[in-house]
Amino acid sequence: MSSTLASPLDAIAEKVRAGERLSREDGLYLEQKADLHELGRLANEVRERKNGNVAWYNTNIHLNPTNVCVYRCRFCAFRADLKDERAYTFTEDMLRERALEGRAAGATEIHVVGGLHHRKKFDWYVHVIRTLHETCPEIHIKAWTPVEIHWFSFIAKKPVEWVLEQMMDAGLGSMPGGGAEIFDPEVRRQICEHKADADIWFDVHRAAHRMGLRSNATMLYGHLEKPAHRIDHLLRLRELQDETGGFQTYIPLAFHPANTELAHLPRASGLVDLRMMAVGRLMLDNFDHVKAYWIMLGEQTAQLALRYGADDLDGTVVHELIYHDAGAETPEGMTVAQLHRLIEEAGREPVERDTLYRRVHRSGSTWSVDPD
Ligand code: V47
Ligand code: SF4
Repeated sequence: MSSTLASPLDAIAEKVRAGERLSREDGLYLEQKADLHELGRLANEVRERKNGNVAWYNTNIHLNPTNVCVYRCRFCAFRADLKDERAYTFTEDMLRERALEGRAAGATEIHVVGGLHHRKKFDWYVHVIRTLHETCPEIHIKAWTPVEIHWFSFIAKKPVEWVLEQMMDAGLGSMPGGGAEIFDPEVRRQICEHKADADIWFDVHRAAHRMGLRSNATMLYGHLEKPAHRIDHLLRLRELQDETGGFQTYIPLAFHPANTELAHLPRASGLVDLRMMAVGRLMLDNFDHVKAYWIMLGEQTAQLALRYGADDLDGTVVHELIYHDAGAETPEGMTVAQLHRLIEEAGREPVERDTLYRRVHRSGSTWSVDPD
């Protein structure tokens, strides 16, 4: 008689279809052994269950107010020393100009992150947000990672909650997912020693969620980490999401080695990118959205990702520097027409959203959102 024992992937598929949560062991199997296309098919089922055929995108611009940074993360090609000829810092006029450029392009969001400047006081960072908000109050400001909020709390000698309050008062609308890297302390010691650790990253998001801010979560893969570190990372994100429900989107980020201290490492392949997308979709059962950041993935892989778990294509991003300094060869921005083509070729329906995933109705650069 032939054996009818199910393969581990069949058993995982059964759990997924029954809405049961996947374990650490399931995650490791998906990472290391599962056939990529079977895994992708399963992630696609979850993606369609949660978001139907819709592929969300948003119209946003990036603003990195300074690249001067006290830290020296080994994966970072963006940072500069104070006296570096690459060093720059935005003036108030430049901030206003960038916000107005965003408005003219019809942006619904400005994504603001940057270096931690040796000489700038806390007030300067608040002023960045206030200036952008006062210039274009209709544009949502998604700004600062926990690494930055923790730094602000250190230089202002005030609790994280106070920092967040000041920022919200100035116009902060939500927080992006950066600074997460890999939570494992040993990997963190090797790639970004000294900057805020995993516990701080979670404490800041917990505080932000408690105060009514939504935020995103990322994972940086393809450097010194191992599959067990990646699964541990996802489990920790899932745990905080159970507690607060404040995360909107998960974004896996592939390490780009060019111009970094880890330039000897190869860039993760497209197949690894797709596996990371699918594993994230399956492990994070309590996240509504998984984002394919095309700037980092490249247009072709981002398109495929829409069939491997991703439901969101970020964005019409303009002025991206972090990945381009690290050798990304993608264009610095994409038009809405180009995004629509990418999405429709993947057999999905493009729907513009704002930062909080409300549908955007648009006529040129004028737009409104569905009420909550
Ligand atoms: O925290 C830095 C990563 C992150 C490199 O929330 C690098 O909507 C690869 O978090 N190679 C910042 N990655 C970007 C980020 C993000 C991007 C898009 C959308 C959202 C969102 C958030 O970029 C950093 C770090 O993990 N990073 N240098 C590099 N060389
Ligand atoms: Fe500074 Fe951020 Fe680069 Fe680290 S990743 S060196 S904190 S700019």
